[in-house]
Amino acid sequence: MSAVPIIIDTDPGLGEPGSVIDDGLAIALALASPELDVLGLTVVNGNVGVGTGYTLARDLLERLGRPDVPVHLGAAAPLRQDMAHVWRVFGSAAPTGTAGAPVGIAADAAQWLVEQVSARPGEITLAAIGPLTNVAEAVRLDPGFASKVNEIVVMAGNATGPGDTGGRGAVPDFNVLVDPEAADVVLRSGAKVRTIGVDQTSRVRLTRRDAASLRARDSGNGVGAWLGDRVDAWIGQESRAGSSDSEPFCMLHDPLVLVTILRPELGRFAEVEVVVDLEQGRLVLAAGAGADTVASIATAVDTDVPAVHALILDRLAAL
Ligand SMILES: [Ca+2]
Repeated sequence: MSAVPIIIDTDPGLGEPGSVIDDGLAIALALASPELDVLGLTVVNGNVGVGTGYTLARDLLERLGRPDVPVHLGAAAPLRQDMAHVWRVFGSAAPTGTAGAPVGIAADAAQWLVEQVSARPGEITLAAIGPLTNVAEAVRLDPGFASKVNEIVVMAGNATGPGDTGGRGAVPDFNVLVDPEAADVVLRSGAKVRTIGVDQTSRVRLTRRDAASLRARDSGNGVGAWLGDRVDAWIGQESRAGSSDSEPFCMLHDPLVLVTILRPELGRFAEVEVVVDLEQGRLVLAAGAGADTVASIATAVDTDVPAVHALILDRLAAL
């Protein structure tokens, strides 16, 4: 079977102060997986400013030996809102990353997405692991985008409840919170959409033992050691957020989206009706069909956590 062509729409923080690293692990997982053909990355505002995310994405590809993968700069802000409310909900300051994009880079992510899916209608899967601003702009640019993209797999929602977050309380749904209007546009577009919510992603975790394993399994190019160090730093940051966990861990939110594309049998999905609560910035299950109900989507309701954990570690260690 030939590799699935994918584009990753992402807001990579990669350990910039105050930012998570799961986008970086998701990108690394995709590049380590022969089942996937990564056509390029589109970067969106989210964990960090879009310019910083662009530069971090380029740096990551360089480190992984894949500078050939194109990166496209995308939206610098949500469709309608600023970001202040997001950092209030998360009780944290905005990330301080200030690397910015190189001067002269055009923000052409949405246009590039349209061109790619138009050139290969029905073939390309979009892994959307950031706020949906770029994808919504692509939908608005081209009314046919939704029917030409094979599938959009989104890290969003919370289908089965608050999630098992190890005593940390419910994890807010960052991507929808940042840009609920964009989520609304994408979910109403008619595209085939699958969502993987924080209730599932918060179950897939790495510990300091896993970080040590990545370092120990470094194949000699320094990538495993670097990933292990990034995971350790992230665990340290998450632990400082306050928890009573016996063993500190971090959650692999975004990598689960890539796992879903390359090994769909490791998740269980249910067809649901959802609406975007634009006030609260949340994806919520609709009780039944109604005027505000969007088309049915498939959402993750269970995950083979041990198998996913092993797959992610094995693939990352092989880089
Ligand atoms: Ca992300």
